[in-house]
Amino acid sequence: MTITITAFDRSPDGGKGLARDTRVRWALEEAGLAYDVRLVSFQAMKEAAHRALHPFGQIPTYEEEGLTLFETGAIVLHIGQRHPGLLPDDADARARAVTWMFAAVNTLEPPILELTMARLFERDKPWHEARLPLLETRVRTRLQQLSERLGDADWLDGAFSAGDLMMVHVLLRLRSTGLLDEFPRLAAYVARGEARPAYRRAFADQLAVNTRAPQSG
Ligand code: GTB
Repeated sequence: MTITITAFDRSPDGGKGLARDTRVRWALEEAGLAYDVRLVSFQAMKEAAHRALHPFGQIPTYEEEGLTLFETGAIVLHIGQRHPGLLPDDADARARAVTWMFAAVNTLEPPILELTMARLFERDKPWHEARLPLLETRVRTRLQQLSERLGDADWLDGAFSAGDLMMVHVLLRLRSTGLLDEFPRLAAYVARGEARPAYRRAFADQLAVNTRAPQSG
């Protein structure tokens, strides 16, 4: 089976692993699956050939033997459902792991994105300074709640699962804000995720793409 994903040919983060192909790479590494990567430019992402794979002209996409997927949550779920390593065998535990995947993309990621986008693109707006504390408070509220639920456990529900994979990658986006450090249990949780060999391989592979010599032509 050949698996091909797409990724930025140059990620705006220069290889910090924040672009969403990293979570798909990580899932594939956890499952022990080999994969190819097709690198796409911002321009190519908006062209018809890529939009046939991804209606919104984004990365990552996932192709496998005639099946094409987009949306990282759906891709990671697909990998987890077909291969061991990401979802528990027990049906109830599996449902809880999927619940954490949804919590990551539906409950944590939106306020985190809102904050990081404001910090990146709204600095020149007259209302920026007034809006920032509001956005930070929304993120802090979720981090506090997540930290309370995690408690002293290593992972959100027993053994590491795709729920942790998605959550850790969503939280990583906060590193540059310093907010994560206000919640030592979450900072340690993210560090545990980053220490996993599968994450390290995924991170190294995306870094290699983003630090390679400029391509000629
Ligand atoms: N909900 C979709 C999913 O989970 O798959 C979201 C996909 C998405 O946002 N893709 C982004 C994209 O293609 C790349 S990951 N953007 C281009 C576009 O929309 O035109 C988002 C991202 C980009 C850059 C950084 N960074 O540099 O730090 C971090 C995250």
